[in-house]
Amino acid sequence: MTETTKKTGVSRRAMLGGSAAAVGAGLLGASGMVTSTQAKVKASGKNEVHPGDLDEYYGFWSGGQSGEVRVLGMPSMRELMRIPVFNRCSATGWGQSNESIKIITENMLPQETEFWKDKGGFPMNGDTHHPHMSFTDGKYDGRYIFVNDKANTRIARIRCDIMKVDKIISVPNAADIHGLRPQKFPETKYLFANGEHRVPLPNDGTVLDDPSKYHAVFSGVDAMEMKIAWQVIVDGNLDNVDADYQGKYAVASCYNSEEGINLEQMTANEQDWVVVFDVEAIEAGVKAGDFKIYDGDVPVLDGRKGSKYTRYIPISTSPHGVNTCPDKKHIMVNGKLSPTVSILDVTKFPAMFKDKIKPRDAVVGEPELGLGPLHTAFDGRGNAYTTLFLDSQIVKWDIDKAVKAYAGEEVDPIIQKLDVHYQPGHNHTTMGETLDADGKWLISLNKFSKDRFINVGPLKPENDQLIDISGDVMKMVHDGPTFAEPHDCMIVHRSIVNPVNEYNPEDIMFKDLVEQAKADGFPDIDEADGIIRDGNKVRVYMYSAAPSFSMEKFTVKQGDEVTVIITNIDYIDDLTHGFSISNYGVAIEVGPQATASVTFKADSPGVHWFYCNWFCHALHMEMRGRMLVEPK
Ligand code: K7E
Ligand code: CUA
Repeated sequence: MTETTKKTGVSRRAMLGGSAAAVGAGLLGASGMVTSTQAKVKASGKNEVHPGDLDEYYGFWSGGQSGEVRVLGMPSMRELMRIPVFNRCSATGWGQSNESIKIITENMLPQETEFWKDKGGFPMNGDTHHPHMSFTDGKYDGRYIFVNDKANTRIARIRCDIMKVDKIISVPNAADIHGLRPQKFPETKYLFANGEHRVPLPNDGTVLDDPSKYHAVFSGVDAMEMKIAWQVIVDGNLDNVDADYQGKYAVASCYNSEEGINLEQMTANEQDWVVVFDVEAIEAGVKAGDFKIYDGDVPVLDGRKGSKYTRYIPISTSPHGVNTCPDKKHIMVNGKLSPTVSILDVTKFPAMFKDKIKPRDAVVGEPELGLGPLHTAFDGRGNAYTTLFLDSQIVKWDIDKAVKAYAGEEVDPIIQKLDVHYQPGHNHTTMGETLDADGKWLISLNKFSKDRFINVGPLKPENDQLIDISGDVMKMVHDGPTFAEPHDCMIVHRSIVNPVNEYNPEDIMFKDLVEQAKADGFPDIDEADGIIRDGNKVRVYMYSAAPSFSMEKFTVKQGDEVTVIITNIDYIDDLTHGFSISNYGVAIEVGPQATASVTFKADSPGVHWFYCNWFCHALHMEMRGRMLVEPK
């Protein structure tokens, strides 16, 4: 018996199940509730990926407050890689190598650069929620993954060929980017990004308690340029967002139509809404000059109620996830505080924008599913899978029947409820947010693991559960612990993602270093080996081939600003070197055929060993050299 069960006499697990069922029965009454069909069917074993075999899918997981993105193999659920994004990574040197610092800082707003000047230069944390791949014709195209940073109002882009971040931008005027989705059709021209929190616009410190000056700002980001194209002010705040398959609209949920600034005010109304954005109308508004400029030289349009750029569809209070169905027609808005999911019909949007129908007429279904619906996924066969946070369940339901029931037919859309462990937020199906939804696997990202793993102390991992949805009945097949609330993930077939094995030395990412080497008298960076002194700035060039650096030792003076530039000339797959200097806090990754650099102040005199920090050879331990720092 654990301490908890001793004190209360009831395990948390029993309490959770009991209370949820009781409240559920009360709220839902006799209708709509089916018995929980916890699959007793023996697991299929289809999720086993034997040693030497490869997974069928890539899963890209956000890393929540860890600020990173993780790559998992599916269905094995093995963690394959971590991609540092907004965090400082001591293994790869992300946040320390000059190349990563450039990516992190080059698109900071001027006031941010000023603010971070004495604080390490940039924020080293982030809060990633929503990783999404770029689209072409409603399908994943394998080019980029985009992810938000709620903590510091940023958006990052990951190149899928090398699985590294190539752009990070700060979003002006908006506060705390939460919902993020790429346009699906004809291709990802825009990313739609929700500034979740309302802040005074301009937020210059002169306003605190005048809510009329607070605004939430929706951004359209040019996804290829990674530049803010336009922004739209809305009423209420902004939570999640998705785009339609026609490429014309974005739909964002709002959980604070009251425009309150504390919890009581924010949940006072019975109804909130989703905001529908008309992308073509917004583009025309930008062309016509119907905007203001606040910060960041970005056109900001007014999309508050009555605007031609938006429509507000009333939804019961605090809707959360917005999920577009691969039937190209329906968009699900998950009720959160309401036990319902509201089904929007995008084919009604043109009439809604022409005011021929009321916004609420775009709702064509509203099934009662259970308590705390947060997010919905799809199998491409007409079924939807919704997470029920409070009930700790996934509910599988029939979209067509839900629409018919709303129109008055006596049909029950609910097919099955499956217990998950515990309290799911997002869920995701294989390829489910694209036209290629294949209905094989479902992931439930549960916020609590409680008793599902051996105890690791008060801080427990989350629990990502893998569910086989290929048959008529959902079957739970795997529990997978994860660290630091991933929130969300996306799952893509491995045929679409084609990463390289070595870097291309001609890649744009090395251009600055190659140019600098040329200027320093090294026409071929592969052979650059030597020291360039430029006042107290010293550039040390070396190349590396397992198991040695081209330079066995180098000497600098105390107080020098030293930049070490290393090219890994090894041509072999999986042969990453690193460069670490003992007692200097320096460690960076140097991938095969890559050039990387790091700059530090040589303020501690003496002999310091530098060594390779990525296992590369039987003589990896011997891959080292000495830096002598002469005293002043
Ligand atoms: Cu539902 Cu940030 Cu996508 Cu968490 S959000 S669950
Ligand atoms: Cu090079 Cu280890």
